[in-house]
Amino acid sequence: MNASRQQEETNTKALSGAEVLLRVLVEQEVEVVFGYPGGAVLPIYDALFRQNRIRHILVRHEQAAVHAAEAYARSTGKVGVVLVTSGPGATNAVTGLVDALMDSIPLICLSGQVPTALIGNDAFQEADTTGITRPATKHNYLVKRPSDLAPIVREAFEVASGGRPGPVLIDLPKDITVGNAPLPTSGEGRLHRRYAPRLDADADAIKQTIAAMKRAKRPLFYTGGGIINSGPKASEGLRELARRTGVPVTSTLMGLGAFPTTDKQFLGMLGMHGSYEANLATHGCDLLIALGSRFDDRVTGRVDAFSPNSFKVHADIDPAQINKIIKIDVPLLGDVGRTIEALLQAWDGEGQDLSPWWAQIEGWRALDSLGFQQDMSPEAIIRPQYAVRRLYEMTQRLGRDTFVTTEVGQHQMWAAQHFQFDKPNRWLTSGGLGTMGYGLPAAVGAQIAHPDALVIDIAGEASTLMNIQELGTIAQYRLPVKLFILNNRYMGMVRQWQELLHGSRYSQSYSEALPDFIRLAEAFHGTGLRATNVGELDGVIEKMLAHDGPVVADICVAQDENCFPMIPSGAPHNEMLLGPDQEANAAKITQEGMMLV
Ligand SMILES: Cc1ncc(C[n+]2csc(CCOP(=O)(O)OP(=O)(O)O)c2C)c(N)n1
Repeated sequence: MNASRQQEETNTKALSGAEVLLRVLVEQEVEVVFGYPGGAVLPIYDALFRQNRIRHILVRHEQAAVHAAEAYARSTGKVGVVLVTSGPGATNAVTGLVDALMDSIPLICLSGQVPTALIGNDAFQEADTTGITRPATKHNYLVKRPSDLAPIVREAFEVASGGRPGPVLIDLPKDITVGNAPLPTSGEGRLHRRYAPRLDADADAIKQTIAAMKRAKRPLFYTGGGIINSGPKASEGLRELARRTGVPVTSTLMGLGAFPTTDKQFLGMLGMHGSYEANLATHGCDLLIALGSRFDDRVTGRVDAFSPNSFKVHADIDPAQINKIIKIDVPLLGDVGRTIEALLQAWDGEGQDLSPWWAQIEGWRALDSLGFQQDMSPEAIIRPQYAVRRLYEMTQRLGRDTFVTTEVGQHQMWAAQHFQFDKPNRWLTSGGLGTMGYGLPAAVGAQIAHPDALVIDIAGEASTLMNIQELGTIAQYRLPVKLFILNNRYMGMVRQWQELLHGSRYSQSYSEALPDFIRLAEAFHGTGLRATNVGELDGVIEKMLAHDGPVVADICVAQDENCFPMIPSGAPHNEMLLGPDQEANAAKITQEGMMLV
């Protein structure tokens, strides 16, 4: 044993497990932990009290801790960290863990556990946390020996952020955090293995992709959240690749912002509520290059009718995704940012003339499938799409860095369709799991990470009530979060499906006894505003944006508005519903346009 090693061991001899844990978190550059205390984690809370390197944000519910950490992670590119107690603390975190798993968000969830000697005895607040969270995490650990603690935490960070990111849970029995634990020398001491996902796609597959790009007359990039996970360089690479190749770009919900949504080459989102041009291009392309996207069913619709005549290339870091849903012609297994780099290097600028393809796309685009009519008389009812558009336009004027979170429902789709994102990491939404109650705690996480930025949760009134207690967190930390509620008094997305599929029998989708959102805001030490008609909308948005504290804006919108375009579940992309007046819309689609897809 050399002298410095000996010195280190002597220095660390008296450290408790909780102190070792915090040392490793500091070593991993953790600055913020979102959590909620309880008996099993008291030693960790005590250690937090006696240090000043890591900030702890006290949420009001463990589910919210996970969503806040998710948004912190997605908006910064760092790993989000959560701390919860045993039993109910851990079970409350499960929804957030599944949410992070589905959307590939890197997280560490530290959960307290009863002392090792009591595990399996139905001790107070005992739950089989590793058992319960096994399918909810990318990986989980139960720390059984003090000497395993530091190596496990180090390995957990590697697993959470490496390859396809995801949540990792570490269950910490109380005796492990109370007792002494050694801290191995830095860099040393991973427990099992090096987690080493493959980063560079096969050179031959890159060649095949370039050859396909040269042949293609109707190519399309279908981009997803993987590009954002890969880091800002991947988004820059995508912009460059699109510019140099002239290939149109569509995006999943999770990928919005990786490519500027205001760019002419952007066709809008594809899938169930995607634009007409994005979906018809997906259906009619002859080469589909999926970049960091996973063929989710909200994107593919009917799998056997998905992009039926295209040659398919799939760039993904997770081998399990290749050929999982759609048969792939060329897999590009690796980090999508590096794959894009490799494609850029191999592309010599010689492709087919894409102008006929673009002419066709412009024809589809002329339909203006996201268009809507807003009656502009002051007393007119506000259409939700118009509220989102005005919100976007008015925030634009401020020129501030803006982060948007959402809840789940129609408002989420309208936000995706009508707010614009020209930078990655600014759009924070629950895509895979579709978790109502995500947006408000996510706004907490984003605002903690970016204290000077404008953070807005575009919400529905029903979703808002799912994690409304986080107004307390917002008040405690004086976070100037703006909660922008599109209040239609319905669980609008449910109402829409009931209208279309269940003969307008609106079973349990009307929200009776909603709170007065202005008074609710005031009860949580914030400001409440309300717009009930078009004449009031701009004034409310202006006041909300000008106020430097938290605001709840209750925007009363048309109750029966449906979200279009829409591909009914199980239908192919060329069978979209474009609006309530389907016949009139169908007449607008040219024969030629229909023939070509
Ligand atoms: C936790 C959870 N429970 C249930 C659902 C099913 N669900 C999806 S959208 C929706 C209605 C959302 O209503 P609201 O928040 O008012 O938004 P709107 O659709 O009206 O914009 C429901 C109940 C869900 N996504 N998440």
